[in-house]
Amino acid sequence: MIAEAGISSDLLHIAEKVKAGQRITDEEGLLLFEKASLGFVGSLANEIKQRLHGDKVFFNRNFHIEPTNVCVFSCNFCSYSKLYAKKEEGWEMSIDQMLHMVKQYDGKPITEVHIVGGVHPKMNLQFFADLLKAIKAHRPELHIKAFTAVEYDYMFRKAKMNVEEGLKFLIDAGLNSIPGGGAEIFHPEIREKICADKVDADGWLLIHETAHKLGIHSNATILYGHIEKYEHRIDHMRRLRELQDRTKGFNTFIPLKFRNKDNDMSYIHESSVVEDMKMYAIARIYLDNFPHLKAYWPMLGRQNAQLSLSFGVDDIDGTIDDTTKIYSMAGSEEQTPSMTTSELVALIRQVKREPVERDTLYNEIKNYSTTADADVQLN
Ligand code: V47
Ligand code: SF4
Repeated sequence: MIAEAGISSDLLHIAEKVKAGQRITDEEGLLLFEKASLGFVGSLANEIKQRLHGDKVFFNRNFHIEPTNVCVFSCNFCSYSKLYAKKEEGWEMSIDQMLHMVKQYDGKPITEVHIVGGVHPKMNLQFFADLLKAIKAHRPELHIKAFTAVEYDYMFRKAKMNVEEGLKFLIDAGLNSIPGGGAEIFHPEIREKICADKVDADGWLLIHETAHKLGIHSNATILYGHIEKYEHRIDHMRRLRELQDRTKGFNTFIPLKFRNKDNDMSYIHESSVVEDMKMYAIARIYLDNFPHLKAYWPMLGRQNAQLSLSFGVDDIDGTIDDTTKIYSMAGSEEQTPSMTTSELVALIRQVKREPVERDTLYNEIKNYSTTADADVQLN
């Protein structure tokens, strides 16, 4: 076991594989979590990111609709359902109210609406199909990225449809892609402890695989930094990597840092920034078939999102406009998550990267690396 500048031979072997563009094994992924320094994984991840995307950092212009925080499930990490259970705060929106939100963006160059919320027992498949149709009738070109596999699993079962039938029904109504939520930790040992009653790993993966086969893309997440061990993170990413080998349907992987305010897991300390950056870097190294790695700034905070750009991340999501509550309720420092395009561009430029506005499917809309500051807000 020798060393080059104090680095063990097994780590050096991993570095050689990564530099040669080869896939690392589960054991090697685990070794990176357990033994490698932040500098080591960071520089490998950055090399991969540069190879894939150069200096480009992607963002989009989007807003969120959260139809309800009422939820039939009781995930222990969720600050949404906790508040609802205590009857402190609960909302349910009608189709008209949600359409009103969409209309607020008339004339603005928004390209995506992201719809996700709790699983309300009365909001069924037909309700959501009607919502999608109403949005498309008003603004046909707006990309609708909607509902997690958890929401689908519940609404399809209630409608007595299988996954393919249910997804086809919603695609006909206007669904364009699927966000990555609800994945949490796939391994049953952990899943049973943090979200026992919702769709399991196989159910989550089946919904995404079916969506990919029907021609729509999706994202994938991991909820890390609570009771899981490194081996559970690797197990989670292995299942995603295997599915991606079969379908190529995932756009981006989004590690979500567990936030501990006002939920049944509040006794757990949140992960350190070093641990967060390691998670990003190792995800970039392990998930060699995922084109993009996203840092979701409303959850991570904008400074740490900026830092993540040196640890394999090439995407920092969108403008958001204060429309998501999931993270502010769970304790993120971003209590009113909203960034204008010029703020996002400045954040990316500050670390000498090229800001590129994208659509949901990563088609480039505008490269801001040469745009004068004064023009950014207008464009
Ligand atoms: O599945 C809930 C997470 C997810 C907490 O696809 C928490 O582009 C941390 O998936 N601490 C929903 N995380 C959000 C989501 C997402 C977000 C942004 C972009 C995309 C995308 C998807 O939020 C849930 C859960 O994993 N979450 N509570 C918490 N206390
Ligand atoms: Fe419901 Fe989602 Fe919260 Fe779980 S994480 S309780 S499914 S809103």
